[in-house]
Amino acid sequence: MAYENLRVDRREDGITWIEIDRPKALNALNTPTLLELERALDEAAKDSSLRVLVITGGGEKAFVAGADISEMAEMGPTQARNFSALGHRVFEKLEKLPVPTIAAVNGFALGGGMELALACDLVYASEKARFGQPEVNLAVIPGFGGTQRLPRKIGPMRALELCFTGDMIPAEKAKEIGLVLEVFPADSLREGVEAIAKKIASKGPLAIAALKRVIIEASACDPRTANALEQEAFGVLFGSEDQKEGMRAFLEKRPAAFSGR
Ligand code: DAK
Repeated sequence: MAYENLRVDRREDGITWIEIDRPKALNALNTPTLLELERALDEAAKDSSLRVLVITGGGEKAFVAGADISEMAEMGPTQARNFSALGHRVFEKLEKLPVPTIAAVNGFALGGGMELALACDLVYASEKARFGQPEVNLAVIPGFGGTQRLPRKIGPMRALELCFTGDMIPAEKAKEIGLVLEVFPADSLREGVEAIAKKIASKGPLAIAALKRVIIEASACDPRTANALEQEAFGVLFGSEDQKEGMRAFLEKRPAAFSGR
């Protein structure tokens, strides 16, 4: 079924680009858009040829300018709670996808838009990007996981400052505080992200999936359990064809050809 508010470009090289595309509302996330994103992520989770998923914003101005304020304006507590739960469900699917996810932040990433970027594994930005959690201006708080993911990424004090003030920060500042890995000139963001995605896609997919699982799951475990997770994942990889291929290719001084098995 086609999408109304997304463009999904699933490519032969294993890299899929999802563009949130509601330019009339600066790509704000309303319920239909969140449901479409969920459907696209469910498809991605079933796609055995997928190696990297990139999320970006359609149009020139915005990545995602937040949850949709016109939809939220008339919500009561129960609807708001359900809306928040929907956002959490979708962003958790994104976080749990067994392939690396990249936010290519091309413009405003505000409120729910910044939370969407925070749910991706890697965040790259164009020099035009602006980040912020401006919910306090509307007398609410982040509702799609921002109060939890933001302090984990940049520390509680900086997270509190951004959320208390609602200030928008430019891409370079976002890089300085660890919210963004790299800032690209606006016209080379796609190219820059593409090169990183291709590099990751060329590695052993089982090792990449194990890395993501171990690093993210371990951050929620005590050190002993976390170390056990790493040992288990390390051992399991030695039962794969790719591990044999990777090590043989090194010894035979040739490039490895990984199959994901
Ligand atoms: N929602 C709906 N429409 C939006 C929007 C948004 N978040 N952001 C922009 N738009 C719409 C504008 O209303 C305008 O529509 P028209 O007037 O043309 O019909 C169009 O996009 C273009 O926007 P502007 O004319 O305002 O464009 P400017 O360049 O002048 O300004 C801006 C760009 C990004 C600075 C400005 O649009 C802006 O401040 N937007 C709002 C940003 C914002 O506050 N974002 C955070 C939203 S709150 C929760 C669940 C979730 C959340 C919280 C709680 N629970 C359920 C508990 C999350 C909250 C948020 O994300």
